[in-house]
Amino acid sequence: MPSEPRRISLLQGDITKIQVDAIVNAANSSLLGGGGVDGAIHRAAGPELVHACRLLGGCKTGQAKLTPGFRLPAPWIIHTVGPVYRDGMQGEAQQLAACYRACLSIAAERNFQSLAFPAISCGIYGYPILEACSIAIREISQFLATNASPATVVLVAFDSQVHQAFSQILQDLD
Ligand code: AR6
Repeated sequence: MPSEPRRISLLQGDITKIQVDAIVNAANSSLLGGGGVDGAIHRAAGPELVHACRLLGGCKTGQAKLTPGFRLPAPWIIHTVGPVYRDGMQGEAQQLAACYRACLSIAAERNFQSLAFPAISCGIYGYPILEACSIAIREISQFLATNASPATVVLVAFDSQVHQAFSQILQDLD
């Protein structure tokens, strides 16, 4: 098994196009769709997704739930709800860390080999990007250090600011 930093890779692009065992959705607590990556995932997965999500009864901030990927290349979607960033004093960092751990735990339970994350809370929810990306990489590396599954994690940056932040933090890790 390669060391943890080698199990994390970075891509710039659209998470709905990626062929991995599961992609993570940065959803809201209704799980019924929205803008940003959530909107893109619902459009690409097709209308079956919202039907499956309706049966889940929503999701609390920091938790995660699983659905099939329907028309996506990825067979599974792990939906998580990141914190809305207010002033950093409302437990946002703990909630964001909990999102990454909850998604990774589902992937490990299901024995998923590959998992792709967007930058949770870094869009509409307004989390400062460098801080959020460093929480993401810290939680993912800690989890991989003690779990064989998922074997690989792909960080998917849609915009260059997120790409820059992830790549800087990954370099420091190496
Ligand atoms: N692939 C990968 N990343 C993407 C994509 C994509 N197709 N589209 C956007 N991003 P956001 P949040 C990036 O706003 O901040 C929704 O309405 C985006 O550039 O999608 O957690 C939900 O329903 C940013 O870096 O999620 C919630 O109401 C990152 O994904 C709310 O937004 C996250 O941005 C959640 O807000």
